[in-house]
Amino acid sequence: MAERPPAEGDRNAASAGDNRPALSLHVPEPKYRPGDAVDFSHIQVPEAGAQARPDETVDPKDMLDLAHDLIRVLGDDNKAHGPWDPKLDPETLRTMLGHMAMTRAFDERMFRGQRQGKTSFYMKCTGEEATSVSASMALAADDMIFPSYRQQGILIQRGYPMIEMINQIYSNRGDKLKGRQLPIMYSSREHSFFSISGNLATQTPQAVGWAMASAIKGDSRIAATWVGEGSTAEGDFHSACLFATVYNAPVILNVVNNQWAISSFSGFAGAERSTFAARGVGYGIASLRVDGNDPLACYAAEQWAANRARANAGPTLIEFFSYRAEGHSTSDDPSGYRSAQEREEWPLGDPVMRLKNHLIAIGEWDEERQEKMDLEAAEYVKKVTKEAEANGILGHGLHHPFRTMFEDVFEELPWHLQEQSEQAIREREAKFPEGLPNGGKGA
Ligand SMILES: Cc1ncc(C[n+]2csc(CCOP(=O)(O)OP(=O)(O)O)c2C)c(N)n1
Ligand SMILES: [Mg+2]
Repeated sequence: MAERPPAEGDRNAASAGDNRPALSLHVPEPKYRPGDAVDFSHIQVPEAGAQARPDETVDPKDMLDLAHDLIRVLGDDNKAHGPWDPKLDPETLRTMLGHMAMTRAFDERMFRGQRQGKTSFYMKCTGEEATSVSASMALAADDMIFPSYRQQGILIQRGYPMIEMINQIYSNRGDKLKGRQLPIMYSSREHSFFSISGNLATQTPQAVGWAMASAIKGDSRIAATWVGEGSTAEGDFHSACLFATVYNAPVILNVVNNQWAISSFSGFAGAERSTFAARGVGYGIASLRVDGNDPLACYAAEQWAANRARANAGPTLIEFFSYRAEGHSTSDDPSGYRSAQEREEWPLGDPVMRLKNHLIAIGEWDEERQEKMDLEAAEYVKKVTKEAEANGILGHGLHHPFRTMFEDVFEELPWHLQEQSEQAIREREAKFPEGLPNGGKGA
């Protein structure tokens, strides 16, 4: 082969023989795999009540510590401590406990329903109830929520009828979304709960945009979004932060750091380098890192952020430090990739237990009442599940007329969809000339 003059790349390759060290990459690896003994002593858990609570209008530059600390209210003595104590009355605390217990009962029943073949899919939020229930209690009922898929606690807290949730999960005749969404991807305009999207992090720029629109219109409602720590690796999350800070949008960016993104541990989203709250610091956003299993701290942080947004003082990023106690979804088996001991060793405990123990410690609750409440929650979910089942369950025939799959997106069906719809209906009639196997609901 003929000699050719060295190209730029060749010259660099030639000089690689000198004594400079070879480069290498770091590939994150979770500390514990199945069967490993778990030691979480490296996780710093500061004393409850030790974190300063700045005024809501503080300059983000003057609260940098709070992006690395951990705001905690409930101490090991089950009492509330320090300036972040929201000082809620016992009745409100019992209501909070009730919503969390109901969320847990709902999760249990829906998970079982999936195993029984009544739906194709379900996702629990076990261990993360405070990050939705307690946080949303600190918002106004008409503040706009842009959720991820693990905030069923918000709908329960807002009083969304449970039957609507189950109808959606079963994609049955009562499903207002007509079976077009994956089970658990609820939507309720009346409850200011934006449609859940499976495309991770899309809700974050939408929340910021909605908040900007609210400010442009001179409205008083703020927006709050929830996103998983893994999803903060998406570009959308960063666009959201930039728009939020540039325009001082009245928005709260809640990052639920439950340590896992399906089988990817949080290190792949950057957890080995810094906290998720610290992401906000680079954007000049007020950032709080919060014990996500401490219901009082979750409430207090969300309330702080809401006050800040309402005062036109700008956005807040909150990292709720928590742990996904169960599988990612009914399609997941975490025993294949993480140690079962993690859940037991998790140093921040369980949010339901912590609030229960707090109420007992202040003389406002007891084990009998807790038992009764849990039983009533389970009975209620069972009753509503039966009612929803009367509308059908997933996979038992078509619950909505076939033609409806072409409706509702456009006010007037465009010609190409009109054609596709007619073709689809013709093909169905050709395939089932004797009528449909499910009794002809597909007209
Ligand atoms: C854009 C996009 N990428 C990947 C997926 C697949 N996916 C669904 S959930 C998930 C994990 C998300 O983890 P995290 O954000 O930490 O939320 P968590 O499930 O822990 O609540 C992934 C990768 C998706 N739905 N959308
Ligand atoms: Mg996660």
